[in-house]
Amino acid sequence: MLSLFPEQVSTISGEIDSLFMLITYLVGFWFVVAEAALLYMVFRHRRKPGSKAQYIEGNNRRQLAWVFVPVALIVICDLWIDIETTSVWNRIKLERPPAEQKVRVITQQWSWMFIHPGPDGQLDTADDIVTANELHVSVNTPTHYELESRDVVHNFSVPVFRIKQDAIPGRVISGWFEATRTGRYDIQCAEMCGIGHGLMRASVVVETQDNYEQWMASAIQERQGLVFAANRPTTFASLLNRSFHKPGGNNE
Ligand SMILES: [Cu+2]
Repeated sequence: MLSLFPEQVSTISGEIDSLFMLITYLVGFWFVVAEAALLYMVFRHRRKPGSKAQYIEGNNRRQLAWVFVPVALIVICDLWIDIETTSVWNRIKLERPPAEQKVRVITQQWSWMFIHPGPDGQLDTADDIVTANELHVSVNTPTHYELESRDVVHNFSVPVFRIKQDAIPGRVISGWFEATRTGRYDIQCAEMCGIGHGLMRASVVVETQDNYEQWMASAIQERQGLVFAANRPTTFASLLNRSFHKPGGNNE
């Protein structure tokens, strides 16, 4: 079934959606009132045979009331939105929970690089795990990200988390999210960044702590295998041996 919103998969999704609905209802209400009044006036006072236009000077106080009463009502609605928005902004942008996990997100034309801390939980150490176009996080874990761009302005957008953050070249922008459900979800660049912008997609894999640790262990094992293969002296016999075996099979 077609739903109004994408799934809610982060702790802030509900608040963002409520804000969205509040603004939609308030603006929608005034849109309907203004259009209904306009259409009523147009039809009620349309040109009719036998009716002659009159010149009315009007009443100053009534004219002012027609201007100031709607303006006051709209300012009240505006303040209502401001108050709600500020409290959500403070909760999301200022009162961020302490990081239990960190990740660095690097954007470039037109792909994503994700740097996960290895078992030591720290970025910029030898055990970091680097992936392309696939971010791994564990569920129910406040995760802080550092967002960078290598070339132009991109945007780290994860619709199910209700996150949309510009990546600016030369700056490191931090933010956070906490995923609430396991699964694989879309990441999409949300800032026009060149001809490949539409292809700049990635996934976030939200998994249980156990599965996350398993993934980390297998990523480390895979890397060690690659390092081992790269360091192994290449002999004519080993090349010959490999060429007779199917890719992905056991080449020994
Ligand atoms: Cu883009």
